[in-house]
Amino acid sequence: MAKDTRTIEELSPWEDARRMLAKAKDEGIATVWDRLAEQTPHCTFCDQGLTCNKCVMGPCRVNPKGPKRQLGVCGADGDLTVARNFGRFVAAGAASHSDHGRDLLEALESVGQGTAPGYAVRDADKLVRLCAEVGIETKGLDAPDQAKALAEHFFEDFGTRRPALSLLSRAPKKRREIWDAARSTPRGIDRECVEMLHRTHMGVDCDPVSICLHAARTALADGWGGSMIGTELSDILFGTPRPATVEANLGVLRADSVNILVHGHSPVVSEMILAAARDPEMVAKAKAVGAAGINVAGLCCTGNEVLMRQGVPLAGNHLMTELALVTGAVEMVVADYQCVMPSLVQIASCYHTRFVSTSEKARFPGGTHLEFTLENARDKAHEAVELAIEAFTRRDAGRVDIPSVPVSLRTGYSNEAVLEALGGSAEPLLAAIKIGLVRGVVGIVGCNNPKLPHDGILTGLAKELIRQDILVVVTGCATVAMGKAGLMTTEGLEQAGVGLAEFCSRFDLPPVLHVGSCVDNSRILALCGLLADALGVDIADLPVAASAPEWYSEKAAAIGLYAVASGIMTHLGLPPNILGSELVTGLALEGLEDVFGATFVVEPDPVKAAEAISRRITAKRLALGLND
Ligand code: XCC
Ligand code: SF4
Repeated sequence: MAKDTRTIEELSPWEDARRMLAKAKDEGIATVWDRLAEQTPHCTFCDQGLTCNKCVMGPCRVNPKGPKRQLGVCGADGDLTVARNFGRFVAAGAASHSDHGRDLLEALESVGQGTAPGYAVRDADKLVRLCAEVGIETKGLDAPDQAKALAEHFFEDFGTRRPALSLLSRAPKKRREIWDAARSTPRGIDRECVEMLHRTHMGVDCDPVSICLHAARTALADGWGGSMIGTELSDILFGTPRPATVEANLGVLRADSVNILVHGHSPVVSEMILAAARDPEMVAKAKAVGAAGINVAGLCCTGNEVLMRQGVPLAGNHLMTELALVTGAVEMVVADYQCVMPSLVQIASCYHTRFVSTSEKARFPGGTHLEFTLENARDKAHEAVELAIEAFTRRDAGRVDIPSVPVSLRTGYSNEAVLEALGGSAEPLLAAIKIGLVRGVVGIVGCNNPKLPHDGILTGLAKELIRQDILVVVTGCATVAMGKAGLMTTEGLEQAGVGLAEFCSRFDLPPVLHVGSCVDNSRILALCGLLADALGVDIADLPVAASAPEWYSEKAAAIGLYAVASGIMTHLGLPPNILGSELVTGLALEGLEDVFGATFVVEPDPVKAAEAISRRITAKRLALGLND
């Protein structure tokens, strides 16, 4: 196998990662970095977005610069090929978040119908608030009836019955006019994804710009639709996050306990696993085989979900998922869906670790499939925990190495919690922004990518921004990076600028606020809507920006595009596969400014990225009549 020429020190800055990379090497276990080395260099046509396999007259490799193959067999040129590929890429991301949101919707409906034992409405106030927001009269309805009525309402957002999604009401009026003018107002969540597949079939939409605008509409259906519904309903079903202090990194695994890692994205399965692991009967069974207890820890976005609401420690982010198994201390990985590397099944099989898949739509051959439904989830969760306890008896103590001591981080900053921390309204934050104590707010989100130094751009960028008095909000895999860098406790304020440190100290906030998983980026949209309305301006007028510095997934592309289409400048550490088209690249980096008032910025250097973001924030501040 080809080897990555980078040293372990270059791959990751963290002690836990380095120790496990060395152990993997010793034990002959291949990781994502080894496979990347084997795949490098990548196909240049694919890299630029210039391959097409949308029909069997092809596949085609289009070479816009010629002399040969300037067109695909059907006549598609480079611009159209890139646009069609990018459109589908975004639609796949939007579909993933939204299909996850739909699972929460089905859970809410089942709770209303009384067919989901073990699930319940845990935030009844939020249920009432949401009903009122979308115009459901709650007087005379009990919680189950409210749940059914709200589910009914949101199911229609997925379909084709509405001219616009209902939660677009959270966007400022000016923003909605911009969407209407660009024909980018999302109608149905499923509709926009399906329409993208239709438009990009051979011989449908042949205008690259038109495809890109529909990509924006599809992405908006994710952000203000599928993701936002997912977030709100997760809060209703599992509780709205409240501030808490929790632990992170591989040190959260316990040598003396049954370790279960929950991985993927949805809280529907992981919440049940957690409940089963806390069941005294299960704990007694674990003790009976010699364990001190049952320890549940999280990976990736599922980890963020249970961290935010239940204080479950976070073992690691995307690039740590394989390495977590290399500790030899993990009895079980329970996965729902998305970002679960298929390699985990192979790595689990090198140890006593059981890999358990739970979703009908995400099967992993070679693992154990325990299919969870809303009806059987409680029983299946107990079954899974029993299997983990059994695996503990097969653990090889000689191969166990749990590196590092855990770091602390603050979590739980839902919009409700942020407003509460500020004394009940956004006014103190707005006042701080106006006088320049806080110069702006930036959402740093998304993944890791083995092409880039692990967590390096994420933390480098965050440090630069907080130093310049810019408040950072974080979601998803970026969270673990910030936590490990010590930026998510009030001690992190030592690294912040004077103004930001003063503001945060006054309200007992860390300089980097954890707002959730990747679907919870919708919280940032809603917060931007709220701040813009409070100032009587559009989102594009706010001193805010977004960044997905180490992104890898289709979902991250959808997030980036809905941020830009919402008027938020978005930084990426590496570009999507669009560089084969000057037209599409130009649109992403410049043209979208005229349409949506924001563009993408691509910059792998965190300091330069921070400069670009800071310049943008300064420009927005000056335009609002504030000091720079
Ligand atoms: Fe996946 Fe969401 Fe990216 Fe992490 S941040 S690698 S998408 S788990 Ni969402
Ligand atoms: Fe080739 Fe056109 Fe078919 Fe794509 S749709 S594979 S470019 S012929």
